[in-house]
Amino acid sequence: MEQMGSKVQLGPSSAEECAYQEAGFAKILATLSSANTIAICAHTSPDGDALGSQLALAQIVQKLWPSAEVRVLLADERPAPHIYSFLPGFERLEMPSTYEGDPDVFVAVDLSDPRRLHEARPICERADKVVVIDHHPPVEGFGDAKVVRTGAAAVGVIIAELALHAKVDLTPDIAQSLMCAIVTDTGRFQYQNADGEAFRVASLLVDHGASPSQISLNVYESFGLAFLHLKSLVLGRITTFEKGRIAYSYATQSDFERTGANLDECDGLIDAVRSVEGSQIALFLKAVPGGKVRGNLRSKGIHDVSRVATMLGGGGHRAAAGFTFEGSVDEALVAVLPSLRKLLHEQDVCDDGQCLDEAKEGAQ
Ligand SMILES: [Mn+2]
Repeated sequence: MEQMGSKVQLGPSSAEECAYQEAGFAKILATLSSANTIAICAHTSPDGDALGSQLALAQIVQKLWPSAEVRVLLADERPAPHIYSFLPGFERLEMPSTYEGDPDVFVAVDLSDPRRLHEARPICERADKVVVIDHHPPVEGFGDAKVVRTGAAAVGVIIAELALHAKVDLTPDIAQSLMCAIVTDTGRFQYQNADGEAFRVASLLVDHGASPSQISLNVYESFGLAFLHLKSLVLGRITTFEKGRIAYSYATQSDFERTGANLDECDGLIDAVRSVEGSQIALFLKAVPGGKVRGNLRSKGIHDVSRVATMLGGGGHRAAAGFTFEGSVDEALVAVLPSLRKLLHEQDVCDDGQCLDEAKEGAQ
């Protein structure tokens, strides 16, 4: 793809993936073009990629088909995290209970497993057609038209390329939402998935009015005191084992009560755990309502933490994955830590470098 007469080529790096994506875009646009009602929804516990991608896509779709009814849905019956409220169109996000119709097309963004639609899943099941735009490992049979590229750093990258394919102008609002998607899913371009394609798309988005400094200020540099007090508790109890190669910490229900911190503010705490020098696998657990625990896992590229997340009913990527556990933080630690130890030893760093090569291939 070419844009604005520049010589920079946008799109996947391999010709095969380019062809797959272009064909997928054509089918997605054909599916959307015949719809009067379109519902766009991302995964449960939405992050910056989920929200930024779905809000940008809503605007792109509305520009293409001004008379279509485009609704933007949350998967959960609770508001989206406040840190993303600066995103243009944030106020359009609706809880699933407010949507009573049967959409002509349901667009699932940043998920490939319908279970991650959570409370919005019945709406997806009532839809005539389902479109999937994602970068998680695909689930067979989900979606009538889709582009699922596990090599894409963020869904925001794919949506930006969809806009170019459809020749929709990238307005500053669209650019800002997509930039937020890419910034957050690449950990500010610091994770292993921050590839040339992500940087090229980001560069285009900045040219079209996206503001990285505003995103940084809102998402990473505007914490309430209550959250900072919670963070100090979490930092204070970081524990390592296996010679420092596994690091973990947690936040309990009583920590939230004591500090007054909000559950949704905790997204970045896993990065603090991951930052322990010499750690290869990081785990952060937080108590969530309903006697459950949400777990975040990170690897620095060698160990595939999605295997442990999947085993616990969750999922994700090789270097970043998550799960929800029924029980207390203590019970979750008992369930998860032995699996992490096993993972560390099964996929240990080989001195001959073979495993490192494998890690590079799979680091997306
Ligand atoms: Mn994502």
